[in-house]
Amino acid sequence: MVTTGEKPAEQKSDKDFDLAAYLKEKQQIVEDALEKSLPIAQPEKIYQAMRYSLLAGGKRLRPILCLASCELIGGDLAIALPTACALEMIHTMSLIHDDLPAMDNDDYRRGKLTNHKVYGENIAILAGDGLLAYAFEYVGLETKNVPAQRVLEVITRLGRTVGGTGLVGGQVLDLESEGKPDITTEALSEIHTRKTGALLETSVVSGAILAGASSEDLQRLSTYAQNIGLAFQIVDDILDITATKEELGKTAGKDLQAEKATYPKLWGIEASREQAKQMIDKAIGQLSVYGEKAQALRAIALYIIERKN
Ligand code: GRG
Repeated sequence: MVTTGEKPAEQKSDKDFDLAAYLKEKQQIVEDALEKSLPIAQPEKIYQAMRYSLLAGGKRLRPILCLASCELIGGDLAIALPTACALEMIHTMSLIHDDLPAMDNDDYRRGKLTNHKVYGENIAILAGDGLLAYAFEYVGLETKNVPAQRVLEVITRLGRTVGGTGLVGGQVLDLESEGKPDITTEALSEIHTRKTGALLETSVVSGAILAGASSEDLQRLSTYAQNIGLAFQIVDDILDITATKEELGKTAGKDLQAEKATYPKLWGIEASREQAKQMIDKAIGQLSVYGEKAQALRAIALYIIERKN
């Protein structure tokens, strides 16, 4: 085989792709939609608490992945926007509960005081519950111009992602692993596949489902998402050691404090970076059939290992 040292044709134009502009544009669409999604109602206090965390910023990675995969398959962004918002509601509720004294006990999140520090533990628990319930209501109520079967599939996947097979199960395994820093790579990957990977995978796959993706598309996008999901967590573990509180918007060094098993602890920082890079290469490899249309998903995959927060 003759190699020219050049990148495959479909990736040459990626050099011209402006990811910063893309993320800014999509973040604005998501911020506007989230702002409108949850007006203050009665009792005011719970709506204020839900909005406090939902509108506290963050990278909005999950909704952006959902919109990007919908557009990759040729769907209009509007059909995926309610699901994109629901993904952020679920992600935000998981952060509120994760920060509670009974879980990770954190005072800061997204550069602000955590929900329970502002509203108290009882309201923070309920704000999380309220956001979780509303996420499902919102998809059912607001998704327009999509066959009902696709919406049903998205709702089913969201449920599976949140429950015992996903976030809840992952969090339990994580709690049980505390103080046992010698767990295996397989056990650690199981925790993070559920805690972090599942929601990222559902973000990518649900956008594609709404747009009418084929089973081959869904398989490729699942593999893409599983790889960026684990790479995302590896980078998260590295940043917990290398980044500052200001960069992270939350307390740094928490994993060490809680005696948590992490990838850098298992492999060292450099080998962890290398593993993450290999996963990102694998993720990007899944997108070659889409050519230029997959520029955004490729650029997001690279951003995941380059990010500083
Ligand atoms: C879902 C019912 C239900 C309960 C929650 C607490 C819990 C069960 C699960 C924990 C899930 C969790 C907090 C996983 C960590 C995921 C993660 C890496 C979060 C950081 O995501 P970023 O960096 O954050 O995308 P921003 O702030 O940018 O959105």
